[in-house]
Amino acid sequence: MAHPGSADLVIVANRLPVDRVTNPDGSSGWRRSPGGLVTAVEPVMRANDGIWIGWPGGTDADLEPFEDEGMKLVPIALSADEVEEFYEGFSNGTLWPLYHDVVAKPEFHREWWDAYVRVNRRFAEQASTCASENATVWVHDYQLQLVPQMLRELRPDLRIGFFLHIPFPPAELFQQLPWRRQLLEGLLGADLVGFQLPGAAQNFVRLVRQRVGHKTHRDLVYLPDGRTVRAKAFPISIDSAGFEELARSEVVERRAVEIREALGSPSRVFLGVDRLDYTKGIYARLRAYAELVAEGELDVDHAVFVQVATPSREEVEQYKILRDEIDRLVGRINGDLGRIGRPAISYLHSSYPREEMAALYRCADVMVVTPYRDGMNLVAKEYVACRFDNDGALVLSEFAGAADELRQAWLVNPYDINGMKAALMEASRAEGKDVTRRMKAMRKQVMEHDVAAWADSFLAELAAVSPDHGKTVRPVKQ
Ligand code: GDG
Repeated sequence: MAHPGSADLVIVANRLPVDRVTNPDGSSGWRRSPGGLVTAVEPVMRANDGIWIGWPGGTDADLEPFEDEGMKLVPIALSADEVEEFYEGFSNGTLWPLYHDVVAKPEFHREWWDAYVRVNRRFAEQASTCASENATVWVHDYQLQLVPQMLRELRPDLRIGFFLHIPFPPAELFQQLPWRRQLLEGLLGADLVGFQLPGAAQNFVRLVRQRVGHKTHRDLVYLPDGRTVRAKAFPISIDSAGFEELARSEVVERRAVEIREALGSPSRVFLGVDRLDYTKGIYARLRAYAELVAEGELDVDHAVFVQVATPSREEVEQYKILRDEIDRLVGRINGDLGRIGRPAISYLHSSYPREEMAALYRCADVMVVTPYRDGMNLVAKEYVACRFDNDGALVLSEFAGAADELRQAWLVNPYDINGMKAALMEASRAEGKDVTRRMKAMRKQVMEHDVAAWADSFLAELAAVSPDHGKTVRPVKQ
């Protein structure tokens, strides 16, 4: 592979911020994928002329480093076996369910672990080639937890930060993992380990004390070689102003009106937007709604539930099962409760442009976000950012990280169907004054704490933890 050059800031994430696309003429190119991480990191990447290392998806070998809209991207190739064992296997069949309260049963396979180690090493080696002397390397998420240690061994001069986007489980669950010690040691290669919530940072420090035997004090871990590692919460956010601007645009405004009409101009639109994932609580939420319709509390002439379920991890068995279950449930609910031209649930298994998402948020009287466990949940924050009219009610699971900040939502326990039913009714019948008061408070939180502030605070803390080495990364905001 051609040498990608070196940079003072290197982002290492499972995915590159672009997807491979095939053009109509058969040639292939790249399209920017609209994830939250790109939005968060792009400005700081640009300010520092950074490099992003990641998997472009697929199994193409020999991809050269390239530039896309001024961003330097370095692809890491995965073989078909590695996609199966590292990505679908250890990342999404072992770690994902284990870190989400064992909502599904995690599978432990030694070959999957071996692939995880192998692929993590490939990322670490590439990062070590791309980082200039004393550079800052920011590693992201559960697929790459061994990279900090592997990279530290290759390049002790680097300043290394790690951020986990999903929850970090309590010791009682983490303990199940046959490779628990290796993962903790992998993370300890970083100077700063960031989590969504303070509870996750505490889980980590406690595990390090118990399982690895290092001395700890509050959020600090003291390593035998004299290094200290800090574990701290940095709740991620969104490009709040960007979402508001989009929501205010004429196209979105027009589209929101169109959507409402297409739904038959109901007086109440309920909305769910999730990747089709078993952690998101889609099944229980739709059941709660259907019971309200069956009991006559809601009426399909006046209320409709729109559920967008974006296709996700379609090769993983648990996800195939979930898709079938939701398909059957929606079919049954609409068969039992719908009328001609008036389904109880408008179900969309598809991915949409950002404008369509913003129009849906603007249209939704009640936004329903009920995961069993979620690191943060950006959908809840996007909804709030789009409601510049201070209208709209948010029903939010207590077990989403976002519940820590969005206290004025109607908070629910997603395992309690009756509780959810009550909250859906309260939210949809709430007085305008109450809805506005709650939305204003949530908007203050989301508009004041955006994703640029998140990235800057992580990088500032990282510089503070390891002041003796590492060049300082230029912040986006001052
Ligand atoms: C992980 C953690 C944490 C969804 N469908 C479409 C679409 N989306 C966008 C949403 C939102 C994002 O995808 C989903 O983010 P979430 O935070 O809700 O959930 P995860 O994908 O599970 O993300 C999570 C996050 O990382 C960040 O740290 O909050 O807890 O699990 O931005 O809008 N976007 C478009 N079309 C779609 O159809 N354009």
